[in-house]
Amino acid sequence: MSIQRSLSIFERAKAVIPGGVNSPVRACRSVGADPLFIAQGDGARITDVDGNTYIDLIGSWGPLILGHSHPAILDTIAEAMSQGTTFGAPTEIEVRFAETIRAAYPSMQMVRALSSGTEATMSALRLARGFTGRAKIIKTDGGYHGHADCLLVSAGSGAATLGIPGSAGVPEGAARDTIVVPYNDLASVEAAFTTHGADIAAIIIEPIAGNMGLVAPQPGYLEGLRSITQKHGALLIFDEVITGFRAGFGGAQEKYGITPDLTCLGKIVGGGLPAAAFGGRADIMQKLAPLGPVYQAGTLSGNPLAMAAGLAVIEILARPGTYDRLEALGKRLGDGLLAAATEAGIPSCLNRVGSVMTLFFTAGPVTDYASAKSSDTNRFGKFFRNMRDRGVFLPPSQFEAMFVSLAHTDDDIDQVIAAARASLLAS
Ligand code: KE4
Repeated sequence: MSIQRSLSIFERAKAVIPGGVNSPVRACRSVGADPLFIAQGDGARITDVDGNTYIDLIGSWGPLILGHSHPAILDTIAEAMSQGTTFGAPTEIEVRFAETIRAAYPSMQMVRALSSGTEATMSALRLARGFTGRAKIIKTDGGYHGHADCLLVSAGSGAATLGIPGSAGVPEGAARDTIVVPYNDLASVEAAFTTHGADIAAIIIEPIAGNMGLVAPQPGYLEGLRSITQKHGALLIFDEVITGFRAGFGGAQEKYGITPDLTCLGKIVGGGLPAAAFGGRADIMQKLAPLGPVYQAGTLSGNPLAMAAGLAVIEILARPGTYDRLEALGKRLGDGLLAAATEAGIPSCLNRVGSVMTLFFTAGPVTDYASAKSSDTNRFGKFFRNMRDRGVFLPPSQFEAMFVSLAHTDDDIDQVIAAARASLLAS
């Protein structure tokens, strides 16, 4: 297949956008490929500017749980647009959005909308520090929570993929108060509290990790974090930017029965437009301006178009059978990918929760970032390129997750599995 038009646009892009992309992982550098420039998305498929069509397993990194260009979502956005795009003043739909989030996430007694997951986690951490009067935070090695300075400390996702342990430009002072512990390791959290005791404001955690590849919490891990934070007067922040409305309608906190103090949402709640949210206990949230001393703001926070799109997606997700279907599709794909790798005699393991998964090229088990990093990333790069040549658009990193949508059919999944078998046997 020709990708000449993508390549020529990429040359233009590199002259005016750093790396030719507006988000590093899209550059496909860790999989030895040039990025495709996309012209259109429809259901489970995307088409690049050269007219090549692919089954899409990125789904815009999670938001497109209904697939691309869902008619009901496009109609909702068009209707909202006819009333205007942004007002810089409150609108009723923002209230409906907050009420809908609170109904699905009872721990989020109060909710504030903003425009990205990074803003949500950055704001939640500032709020935790303001509420507790403490400076230190704990994050996990390989955990990615967006690119706020205090979180780019051995982050996962883009940073992990690019092999940058933290990031240049993050001053020592901004990173000094961030403690990094291995995922699924309660002893290290206990040790952090023993050492830093009453100075830890919060733990921020992906309750199901999606940025070291997909890694599920081991039994007792989340419960342990809940009790450790309660014991020491620190807050438990669930970063559910990926898992919110993905791991189930009520996210990971419903799936595992844990009540965090604060929750961050993103991706799906914007319905494909820029929107995110954070929220939690009312006594904490009331510390936020204009009520309290913790400042947080945003020009397009609660944008009416994004609110409308997000609500339209959430309404469809609330229908009976949604998550059974996503589980069935995810199981079909996960079982098929693992069988393909096993048939090819390739050391591999498949981590999956519902419709989100990662095929690791290591014997496994993969339970944290260190074990994820034992994967054969060269083999993953070859796999990515072979699959793209066969019409399947995978996330361009071993340390990311594949996302299945309700637009994918059993036949789409079987086509992906056939492509995987051919790709892996070829390699
Ligand atoms: P955004 O600022 O990209 O909207 O959200 C940051 C974020 C926060 N928390 C979690 C758990 C996340 O996964 C993310 C962003 N995810 C990455 C990919 N895993 C987005 C893709 C990109 O960076 O281009």
